[in-house]
Amino acid sequence: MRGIPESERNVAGLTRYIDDRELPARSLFARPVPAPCARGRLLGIDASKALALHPSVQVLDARDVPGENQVGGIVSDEPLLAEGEWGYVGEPLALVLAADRSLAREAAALVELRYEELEPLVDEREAAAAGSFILPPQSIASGDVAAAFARCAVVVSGRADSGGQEHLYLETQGAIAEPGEGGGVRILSSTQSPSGVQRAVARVLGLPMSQVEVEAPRLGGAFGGKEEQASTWAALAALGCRRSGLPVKLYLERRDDMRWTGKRHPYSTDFRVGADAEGRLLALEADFYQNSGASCDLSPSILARTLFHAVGAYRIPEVRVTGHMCRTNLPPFTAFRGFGGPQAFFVIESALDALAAKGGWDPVELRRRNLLSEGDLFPYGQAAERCLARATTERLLAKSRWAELRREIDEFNSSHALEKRGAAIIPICFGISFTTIFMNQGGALVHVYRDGTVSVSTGAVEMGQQVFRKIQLVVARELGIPESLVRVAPTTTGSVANTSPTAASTGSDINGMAALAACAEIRSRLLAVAAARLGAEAGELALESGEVLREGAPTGLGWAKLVAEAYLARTDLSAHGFYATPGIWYDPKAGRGEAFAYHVYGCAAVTVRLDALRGTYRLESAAIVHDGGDRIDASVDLGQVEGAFAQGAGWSVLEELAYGARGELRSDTLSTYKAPDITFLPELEVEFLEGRPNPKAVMGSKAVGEPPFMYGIAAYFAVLDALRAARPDLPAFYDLPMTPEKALMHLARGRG
Ligand code: LUZ
Ligand code: MOS
Repeated sequence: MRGIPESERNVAGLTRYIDDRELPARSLFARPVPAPCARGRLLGIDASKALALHPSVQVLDARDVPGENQVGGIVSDEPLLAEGEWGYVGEPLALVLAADRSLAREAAALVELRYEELEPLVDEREAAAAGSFILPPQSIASGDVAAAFARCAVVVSGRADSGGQEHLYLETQGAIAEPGEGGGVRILSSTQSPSGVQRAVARVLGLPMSQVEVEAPRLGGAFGGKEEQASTWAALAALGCRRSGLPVKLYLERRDDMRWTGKRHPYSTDFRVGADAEGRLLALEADFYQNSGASCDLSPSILARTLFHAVGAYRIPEVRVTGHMCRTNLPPFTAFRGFGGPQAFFVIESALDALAAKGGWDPVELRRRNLLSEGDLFPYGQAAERCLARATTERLLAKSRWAELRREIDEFNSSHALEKRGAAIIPICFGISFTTIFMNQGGALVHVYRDGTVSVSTGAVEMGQQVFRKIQLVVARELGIPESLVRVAPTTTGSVANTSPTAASTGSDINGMAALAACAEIRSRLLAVAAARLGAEAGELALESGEVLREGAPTGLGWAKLVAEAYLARTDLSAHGFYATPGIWYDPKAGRGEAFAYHVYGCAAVTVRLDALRGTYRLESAAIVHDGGDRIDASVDLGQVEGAFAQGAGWSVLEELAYGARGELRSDTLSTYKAPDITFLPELEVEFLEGRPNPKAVMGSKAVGEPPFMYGIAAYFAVLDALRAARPDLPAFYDLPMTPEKALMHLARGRG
């Protein structure tokens, strides 16, 4: 993140997160009382010991909720505080308020619960067998799959499982709620979705949305974990504030955050794929069993994205893919960078791996032969436009000297018994737009002050991805002024209303476009003032390099002077801008539509070195060729690609959620949940495809947040490749993450 202004403040510890805020006097601290087992029925709450601890202690339960006791956004199946039956370990049953954090914790431990423990469901396949689903299955189909399979020369079927993933944002979740003027409430929330929190708080407090103001300050990371699930913590703080009349802070400790909040969905999938004798893919069938957890959350949207990405970066003419949302007794799984896409990519890559093995094809050749080309149809009927699957993959193969590398690795493997090297490539194709069409909208409010400085508010939440930096640069370029004159203001529902979460990689696309629209409006008003003063036509004038140009030539009329004059001439120097992504639609019943504004392409190659005795391995190198359009800030996009690769590789080969048989999370600390660090990462070489501006997003750029996550999946298949070299006698297995333990078990199979 060198060269990014904000990084200096971050490494110097100057950035203030919610937990760093000074609290007003007499604030209370809130702590939920968590459900002690995965499934139970609440029979009674005895708060007497907790209340006796300290006069500041209050204990609230479902009956204290003044509005609707419900935070489920898509399906109303998630009470704020449980009533009757609860569904996962850590589900909030009651809320304790106390004068400080440690008192609140002590008091919460003294709350006595009377309950009946019920038998939990933990596994998605078990849940499916028991008929425990959240919503009916979703499907996308194209062509006649049965007929296509009948034409195939090689068909392979199998199963691919992928585990969940802890978000591990550096800043845990939390909120501060304060009584507002006139009976309302003001919330500071670590959320990606201020309008979502506003709606949830209004609902549980029984207030109009206009009485709830939500600010999302700079977050210490989110990765999707704060898209939907920030609402619970904000609503609990708001409830505490409402009941006590005092400011209330709720902030999760790391271990509680790990235990109580949702993560990436685990999936278990049955697949069947077929090709003709030349290895051209003809048909794909898959049933995705999504472990959705105890309530709906964003699961249907996530499942939709899984189905959209079921074909990966490949052309497969006849497809039938179905997704099942299995209700289990784990904390509701939620959005996480990639949003169901990575799970789909793991399945199609597993299917191609199995197909290459069965057909005797080179795995890279098989992939190359089937890459998407211009105009190919996705199963949902959209055509691939400005398709760069081949361009990025061919460049990657050249850049990584693939043929040579493969030879080197094979030679190494034939001369080394105890160590094996492996390599794999993965092409990616990721659709940009919220899969829920109405969410693809955003607003901006731009003020130009009379001294020529500019303030921009949008719905975008800054969480480290530098969306503020991109918006600042977009505004500065549009107005032709130095970026130092532009400030991006804190994100609040009071400035821009009805915003979508900063998610789906669309933060700068949507909010940048809205800011552009507002700037264009102000610019045309300013140019009208300049035209009058210079005796010119507004159409001859432009704003550039801080001054007015007339047919490209300087006029001597500078930005600050123009603004000052416009102000004196009583010109409106503020504007609201709005953007709704054009041209997209989707009919979920038919499984048809132009679901995405555009797609992002790229390809990665990863090499690994495996210790064939111990099952441990090291990522040696990773090369990436990424389609980033015209980058608004090159170093920001590089950071996004590198970080996403690390997170994707962590999911693929390192990070393992361990649940006990009764649904309790056992990997609830950083000593039991292994996360990527600098020593885990390989030599990383990232190249951006140049000269490919994207006409569908702001200033020719492309969304960059999520697509590169999928590159990390190559690490799984690179380890698998090395395992094959060590045990050519064994079939492959598709069970992500590929931990050293699993690698060792595989190496030792049948060798007592
Ligand atoms: N959130 C969402 C997302 O609500 N809809 C989406 O399509 C999406 N995609 C990626 C990440 N978050
Ligand atoms: Mo998301 S997974 O909050 O883009």
